[in-house]
Amino acid sequence: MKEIDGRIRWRKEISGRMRLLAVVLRSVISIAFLGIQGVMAAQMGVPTPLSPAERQKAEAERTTTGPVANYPQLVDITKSTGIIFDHKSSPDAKFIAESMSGGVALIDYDGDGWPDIYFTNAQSVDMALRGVKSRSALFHNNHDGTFSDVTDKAGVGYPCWAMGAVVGDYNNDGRPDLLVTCLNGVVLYRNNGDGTFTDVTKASGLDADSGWATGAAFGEYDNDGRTDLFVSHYVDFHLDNLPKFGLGKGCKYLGLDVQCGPRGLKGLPDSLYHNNGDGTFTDVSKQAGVDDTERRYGLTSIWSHFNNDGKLDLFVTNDGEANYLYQDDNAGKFEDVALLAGVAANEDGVEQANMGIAVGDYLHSGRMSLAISHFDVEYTALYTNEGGMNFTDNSIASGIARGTQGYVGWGDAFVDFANNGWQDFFQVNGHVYPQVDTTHTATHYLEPKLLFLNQHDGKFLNISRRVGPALQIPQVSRGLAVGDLFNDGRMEAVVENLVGEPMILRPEGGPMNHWVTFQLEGVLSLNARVRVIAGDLVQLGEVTSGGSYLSQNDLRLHFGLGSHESVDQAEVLWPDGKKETLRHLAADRFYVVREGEGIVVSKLPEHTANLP
Ligand SMILES: [Ca+2]
Ligand SMILES: [Ca+2]
Ligand SMILES: [Ca+2]
Repeated sequence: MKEIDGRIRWRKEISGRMRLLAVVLRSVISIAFLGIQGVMAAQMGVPTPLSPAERQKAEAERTTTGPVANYPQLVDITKSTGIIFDHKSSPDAKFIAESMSGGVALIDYDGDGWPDIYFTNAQSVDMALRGVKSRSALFHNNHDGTFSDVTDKAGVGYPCWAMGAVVGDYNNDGRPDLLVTCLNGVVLYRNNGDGTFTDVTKASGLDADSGWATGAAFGEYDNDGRTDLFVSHYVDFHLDNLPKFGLGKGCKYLGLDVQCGPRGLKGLPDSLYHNNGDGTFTDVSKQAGVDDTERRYGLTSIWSHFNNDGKLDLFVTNDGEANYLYQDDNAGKFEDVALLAGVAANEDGVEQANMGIAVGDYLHSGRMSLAISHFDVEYTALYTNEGGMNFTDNSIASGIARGTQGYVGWGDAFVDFANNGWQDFFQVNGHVYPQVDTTHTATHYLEPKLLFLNQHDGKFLNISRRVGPALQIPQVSRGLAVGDLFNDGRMEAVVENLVGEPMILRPEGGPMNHWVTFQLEGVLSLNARVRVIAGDLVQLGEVTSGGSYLSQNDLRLHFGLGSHESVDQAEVLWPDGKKETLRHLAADRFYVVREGEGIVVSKLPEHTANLP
């Protein structure tokens, strides 16, 4: 074992050194490149050109038509849900604060077993200066394919100039609470269990958070049984000291005057809040080593078991700068191992835009891999988890790169729309600058959505144009949350757009594959994992808070089972280290698993009347 450890350490050192060398080399090349391409690349990372062969493949995928065998169509059902919501935006987006909002959270706030939906809303600078508020909204799932606006009763309509929302049960009473990130701090809503929430920001001490908060994530990192909270912060932005539109180096794009930032603006440090167990939190960012002394432009964060050592790790994307991967060193202190792990920058050492995060075991390796959405000249990064906190950049090899270059990606998810047991990759897009539409380039403000079919061998196929017309409707998308909205065993996608209405996508048609869904009720449930074995399919799922972009997925774990009519074995790994093994479970059911008690509820799917 010692020798193996030694070998791993040696390999890590070598690969670490090579990565460092690559980073240095690329930095030199990048600086030279920036000199030539200064105007074009002023905003984000430097494009890594795709080979002609890759570009040919991209074109072939783009021009292939006709439905995909054994795959559903994704249908826009927004209208039939009765959801009316309008995300406010400024048509010119002259300030960076006007381009970043739009998170969506799936939260079963009333505990009836049906996911409800919370959309955050933003102001424009003009609205804020005039004191005009914008209304975030909570929609109750009516169990019949429709939703009702319950915002006013719930009391969650006006938290702030809202960015995103995440879900966690901070007071461990079994009711999911809601944390909203804002242009000026965070708002914590305690779920009262009667359809209402109480704003406990001040009482919890979280009112000390006053910076531009973006991707938050609940997670219990120090094994005291209380759910803690990480909040990433973005840019130091103040309404009384607005950056001047188009003026300065960080305010140009393709020669156009655009909003300034993030480059050129001051970044903000990140925050880790330790849950004291009495309804209050203490800022422990510094002693935990996650305070981001470099003030990178933090966007999204997520806690996950990346190296399967039982201790939670934390991943944070930084816009245009190196990401953080914080590994728990066992004493509530973290070490940033992103560079060594190979996830700080792309395989050439280039730091990228780093927007949204998808986490999933797309390869059935028993390890959580990462996909990170990026800016237009870049492409989505796919970091395959090789174990031992080592990741391989498979962006190009997987086929994800060639299909995502040219788009500004935000919310992303590994999701099994076909229930075949293999997670596909879904990403929503939309440019930052409305001004791009004045140029005669292929770049537009409104962009389509992208779907990549998992080929089971580490590769993905771009099928965005082959699953119906809905994905092609161009929008300025930001947030994305996935979950089984209608409790029928199929995964929907809820997209929040920066401009105007959201879009809800539902898979229709396709194969009658089997599936299973677990709702986990542990001493704590966040970051609980389930390993599901059904014949030759061995899948791993993890309950996570945050991720995607400013959004929250369904907290239940859903697994497609293909043709398997039962699960041979489901192993539940609770956050406190306890294990539970369930055997011979019938497929096509919702199981509620309670820690120490096994299955306490087994439910058949529902049939909803009003779905198209
Ligand atoms: Ca509900
Ligand atoms: Ca609660
Ligand atoms: Ca804790």
